[in-house]
Amino acid sequence: MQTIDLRSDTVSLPTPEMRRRMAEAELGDDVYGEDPTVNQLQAEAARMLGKEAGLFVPSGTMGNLAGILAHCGRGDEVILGTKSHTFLYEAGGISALGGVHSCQIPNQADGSLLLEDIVSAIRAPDDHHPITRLISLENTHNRCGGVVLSPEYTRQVGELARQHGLKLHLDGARLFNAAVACGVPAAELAAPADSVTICLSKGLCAPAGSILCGSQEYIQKAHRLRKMLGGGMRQVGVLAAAGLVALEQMTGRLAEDHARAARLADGLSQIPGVRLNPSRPSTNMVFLDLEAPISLTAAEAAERLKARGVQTGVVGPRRFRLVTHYWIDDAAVEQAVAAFREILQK
Ligand code: TLP
Repeated sequence: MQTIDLRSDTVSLPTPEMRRRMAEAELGDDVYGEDPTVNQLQAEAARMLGKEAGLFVPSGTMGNLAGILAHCGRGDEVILGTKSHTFLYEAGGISALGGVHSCQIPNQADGSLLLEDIVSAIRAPDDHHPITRLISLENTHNRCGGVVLSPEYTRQVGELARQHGLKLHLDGARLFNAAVACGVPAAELAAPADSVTICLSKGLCAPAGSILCGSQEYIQKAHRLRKMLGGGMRQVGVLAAAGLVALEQMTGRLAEDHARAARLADGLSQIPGVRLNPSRPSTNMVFLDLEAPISLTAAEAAERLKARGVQTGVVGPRRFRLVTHYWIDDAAVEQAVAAFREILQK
């Protein structure tokens, strides 16, 4: 039985074209800066995001970690959301490894941080306080439902950061999904940020890798941090080759994943006791809660779905996250809805 894996877009396998380009990639030692394929990938990502330079890192987690450490010293503070990936799911790396203090303020349902909350969180100069250095945003916002921060909102936060002498980091693990949803180039969403992390191995299907982008000087600093964190890789052009295919061929098709998420949401919302929350997907994520008359927990339901070949993400006692990606076609969407119907309506 072929499984329909909706746990995350991180599960997406590389495309046949990626495997071919990986086999043929020209290689060198990237710690010496001599891997031509990595150099090409970094330059292409920087170009697409409108930044001076890029740095290939093994994961989104390392992109955010090196990215934040390049802005903040020990005891400095970053303002971020209570539902941000960096705060919730990166093992506390910024504080454990970088000594960076986090000031968490509430994410609104649309993924944003209120401008007034950001302003109130900025520390006045006082020897009792950490020093506020950085604001960090996430687009699309995962935990808030794959929602999109608009170019206008991002500009406002960028403006606010500059007024207060702060830097802005953007966790753009799914920035290309956000760009497609807003109908603007990714560079427009990245423009207000001093640094941005994008991921190649989520909806873009590469087997691994993220890219941190920013100014030349900033990326030079991040390059040293990457080495310190153990992320200096050698003939890693084999991975970068897949990353190039991701940037060249996979960003333009993300609207298909969004359309399938909408179809999945439509189908599931017709099952009594299934409540979509948010009420409709903005990009490739569908979040849903189980309510009466359904009595199953999400974990119990997930077991039964798995037995029917559908893997789902359980993100709360009665809550699921389902993520569409390249390997989820129309038939898979229909089969997933049918499986949910079968186990929930019995
Ligand atoms: N997110 C994963 C899990 O960690 C939750 C997922 O399945 O969605 N920023 C954002 C917004 C992310 O969603 C993720 C991964 C990362 C950073 C970290 O990327 P990796 O997994 O490459 O370290």
